Amino acid sequence: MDKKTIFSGVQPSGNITLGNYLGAIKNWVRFQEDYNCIYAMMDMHAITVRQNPQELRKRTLDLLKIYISCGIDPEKSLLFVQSQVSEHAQLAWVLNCYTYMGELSRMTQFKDKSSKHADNINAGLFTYPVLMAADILLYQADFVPVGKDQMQHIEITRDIAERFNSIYCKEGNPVFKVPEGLLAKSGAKVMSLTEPTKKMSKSDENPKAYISVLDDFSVIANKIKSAVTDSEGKIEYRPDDAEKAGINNLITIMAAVTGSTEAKIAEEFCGKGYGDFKKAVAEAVVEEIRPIRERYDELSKSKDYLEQICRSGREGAEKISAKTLGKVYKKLGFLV
Ligand code: AQP
Repeated sequence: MDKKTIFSGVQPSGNITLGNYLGAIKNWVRFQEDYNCIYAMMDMHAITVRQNPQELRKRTLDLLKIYISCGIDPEKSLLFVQSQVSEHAQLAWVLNCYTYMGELSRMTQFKDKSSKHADNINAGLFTYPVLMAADILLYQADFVPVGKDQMQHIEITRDIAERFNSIYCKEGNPVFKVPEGLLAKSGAKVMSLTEPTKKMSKSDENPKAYISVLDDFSVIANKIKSAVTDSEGKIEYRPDDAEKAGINNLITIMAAVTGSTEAKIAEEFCGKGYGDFKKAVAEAVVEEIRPIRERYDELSKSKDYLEQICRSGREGAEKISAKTLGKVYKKLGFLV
């Protein structure tokens, strides 16, 4: 039986956070048995915000190492670097002509990022969801696992795909499969440790706001220790109470790394102090990250292996994406 296809990726726009891991990468691992999995390093998305070229190059390779260290197996999944497959830029241009300014201006991420980077509100930041649609649609993905923050981009991808199909494929045989977003059961939205009503982001200017999977273990413990909580002193999970945002977030993190639920964690730590709880959260997070770090350090010695994965990933991705782009060009009336 044909397996369904999963596509996802992370941008190397900073050090990969616990949010990226719990909301995305951790869940990708288990899909490998039942799906055709395609996971990319989204470096073209990263340049919507200014990047230092040397750091971007390093982070792209670091991201590949992190994928593999977290359990993504290059023998089972296709791993590639977005900018190495030119079809992404080519399809993005086409889809730009099928996306409306009004739709793009409603995107929360655009609003957030343009307020954070007021000196660089570039057109790429605005059309980011179109490039993301191209990434997904090129591979005829059935499912796209994402954190809650990216769900809006999946919705617009679906709209663009349906619009294109309805214009050019009236007789059936749609060019694009219309994908569905898959939300993680837990850890779908990990919040900032310093401002727990904001999501944890790898590009946050304050490193205390996020835990990087590459942070030293003592740094992780200190960041959790100084995480913002409240003065009530009660370990209760109240997701609709903004006052409890800090504690809710630590409970969510604990649930996600231990494979438990928020309700069980709250029950287990009921009556304990915040200090003890934070210590337990830090220990659980470090235990989750420890084996990843060991594999990551091992992989850092294998440059040839990593280059070979990029090469074969690129070839595999080009094969699939060229097929979709060829169909699109034909429909549009481009000479192919
Ligand atoms: N805080 C989060 N909680 C749960 N999931 C998250 N993701 C990101 N932050 C959290 C998920 O990670 C995947 C990769 O995200 P991305 O790098 O493509 O873009 P992003 O959502 O913009 O991630 P960041 O960390 O916030 O990056 P910057 O700071 O560069 O904008 C996605 O599946 C996302 O849902």
